[in-house]
Amino acid sequence: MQTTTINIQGMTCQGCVSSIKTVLEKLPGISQVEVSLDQSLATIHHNPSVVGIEQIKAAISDAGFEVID
Ligand SMILES: [Cu+2]
Repeated sequence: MQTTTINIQGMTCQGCVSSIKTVLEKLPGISQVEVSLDQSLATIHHNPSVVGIEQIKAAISDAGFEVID
């Protein structure tokens, strides 16, 4: 398991937080997702041989949020 933190722009309320959580929890290889609205941050515990950071970022973008590198 690997822990990855991703900065996300565009979250405005707890609804956004749950959308991102729902989308990420559907991906294979992800065991735990924490999203902080205050910090604009997602902390993701994932198996890097199943799901890579790029796939995670793509899923966040597809959900309508911007990933900040
Ligand atoms: Cu929202």
